[in-house]
Amino acid sequence: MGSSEADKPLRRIAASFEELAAVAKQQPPGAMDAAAFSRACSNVSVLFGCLGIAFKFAEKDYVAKVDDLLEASKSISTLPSMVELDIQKDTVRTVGSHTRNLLRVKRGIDMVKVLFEKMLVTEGNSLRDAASVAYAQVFAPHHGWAIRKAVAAGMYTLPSKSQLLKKLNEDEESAKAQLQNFVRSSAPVIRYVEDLFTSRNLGIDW
Ligand code: 1PZ
Repeated sequence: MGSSEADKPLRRIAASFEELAAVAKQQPPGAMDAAAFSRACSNVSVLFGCLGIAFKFAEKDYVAKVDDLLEASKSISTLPSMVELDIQKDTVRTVGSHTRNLLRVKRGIDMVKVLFEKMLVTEGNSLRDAASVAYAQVFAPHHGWAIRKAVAAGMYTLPSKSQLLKKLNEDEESAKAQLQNFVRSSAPVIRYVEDLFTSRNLGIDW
């Protein structure tokens, strides 16, 4: 039982992205299952529970968008068809559209990837530098002043790296392997979603 994924959230997250990565790397590109993508992104939500109250608003926003994709996946089976439908309805950039939510959720995954990359190379026990860099790189260009200020303040309330790993039921060594797994497997998935947008000239910087 000790190695079960239930009590090791990082394993579950990494494993679910490894499955998506296999699809993302197919040549020619396959049609990624929308439900599988949504469930993998939903696994990531447990990280918010480890970050404390300051990131509640980020959690709510992220979870609502993932839930929208999960709900949509009941009638639209793949990510490409989800995007195609919004193109046909001219709702790609409409607030709350599946395609718009997909782009936001993709950024959430990208932020976690950059965070993990930085955690792997940062000495010491603070998460603040890694988290700040990840936010600055992925989200800050798309957020207004008020949100950026709130996030910057929240960075001071983050748990330490060892507190975070303890909550995730990992030690330094076991966590390292899972962080590396996620960094490796999320990259092609992020790329896949970005290609869905750029191949249809939808842009990804909005
Ligand atoms: C240690 C890690 C620290 C994590 C810090 C996470 C910082 C993210 C802060 C995001 C605040 C989000 C507030 C809401 C923003 C919305 O305006 C936008 C646009 O939404 P729309 O107009 O399309 O409805 N939403 C977003 O940009 C998506 C935000 C998702 C945040 C996910 C972060 C994932 C990181 C998880 C790390 C555990």
